[in-house]
Amino acid sequence: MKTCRICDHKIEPFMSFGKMPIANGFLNKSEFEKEYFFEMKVSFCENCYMFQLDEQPDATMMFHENYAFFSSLSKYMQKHFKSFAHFVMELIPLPEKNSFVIELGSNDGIMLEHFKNANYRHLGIEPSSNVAKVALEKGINTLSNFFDLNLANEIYNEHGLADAIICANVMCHIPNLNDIAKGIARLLKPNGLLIFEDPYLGDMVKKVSYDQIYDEHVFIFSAHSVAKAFGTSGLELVDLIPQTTHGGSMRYVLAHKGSHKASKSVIQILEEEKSLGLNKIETFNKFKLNCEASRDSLRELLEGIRIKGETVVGYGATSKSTTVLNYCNLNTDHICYISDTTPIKQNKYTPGMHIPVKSYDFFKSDVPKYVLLFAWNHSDEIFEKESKFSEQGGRWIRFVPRVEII
Ligand code: JHZ
Repeated sequence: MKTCRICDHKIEPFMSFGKMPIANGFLNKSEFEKEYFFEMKVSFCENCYMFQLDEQPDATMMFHENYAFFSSLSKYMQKHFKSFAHFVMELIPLPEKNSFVIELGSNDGIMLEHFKNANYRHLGIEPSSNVAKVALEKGINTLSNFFDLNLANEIYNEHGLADAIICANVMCHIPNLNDIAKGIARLLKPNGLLIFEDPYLGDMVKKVSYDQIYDEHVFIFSAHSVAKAFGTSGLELVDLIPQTTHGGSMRYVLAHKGSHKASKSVIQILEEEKSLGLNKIETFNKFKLNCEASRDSLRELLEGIRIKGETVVGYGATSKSTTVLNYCNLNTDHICYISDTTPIKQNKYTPGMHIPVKSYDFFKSDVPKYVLLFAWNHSDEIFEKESKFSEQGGRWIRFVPRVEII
């Protein structure tokens, strides 16, 4: 039996998704033989309410100089990060006071560039050197490293305490969260704020969006689990703001205990989580059954199309698609290729199931009948961009919040 990554309580996996490769490990044919797989099992801790991966591949296998996800490629996400940056700027004193903002996992600088442009003192920490390089080229102060308590001490010695520590879609990637929480508490001014957002467990359970679970997401947070995980380092929730990004996320605002008054939404969302059962293992036993039903129904739909001799193309070689393809055992018999706008993914093959990834130009010159929407979290942006496809009789297939042809 294993123990919880946060509180050391004994835990047992409630579900296995089977053998999984590195979600962003897009590869060439010559690399197929050596591809790495791990068994993706998930557990829920009844003591601290943390939803977690049983085993996570080593960080250097996931985040390196060839990391395939660039935040700035979605227009909607660019807008979102601008609004996140302005939300933070309103909460912390003006730059004339020399305010200092640190972003963990700053990617290509999509959010920090707003602080740079407003003359805030800023520092990005980004372990994947290729994306960090893009940020540095934009003039954004960036350190290519993994954040931990030691690095927090080094940053403190060089730059002093921070007014805000922010991150988006990063905290849930960090296995040694207790150490990170201590580092954050060490680096925050007495009235400083920790503001982060990540895909939200409540949305995942409601929508059966099990594709949020992959190697990088060692945790899927709820307000309950965040309160417990950061509580031991002396931080408490002071605000919670639901977000529509990434198919349903939560923005968590935390501060040193007693330094800020908590907003009403903290109590309200904690109550909602209790009604949804996010504090009970039974909810996750049911979630397992819902995942299996979703998998079976997607396979059935795609098999039906294959038997009729029609073809399906995928849209967006997302990290999430690695879970769907491998869990549902979908190969090139079901999906001929996946279109993706990210150059580093193009002309490679998807992890595990080895479906070719083609450029958006290729997709535009092809006339597929069915398109399976792997990037379902960007559906507004995509449906707007692809209005012609629908007008010309093309059909979208989606699997969140239910398997259907639309
Ligand atoms: P998207 C990433 O997950 C990785 P992914 C990471 N681990 C994380 O935590 C989450 O984000 C939050 C393409 N695309 O945003 C671009 C098109 O081709 O759903 C991307 O490859 N055409 C950090 O990878 C992918 O789809 C388009 O029009 O699941 C989208 O990936 C659009 C809009 C996107 O995140």
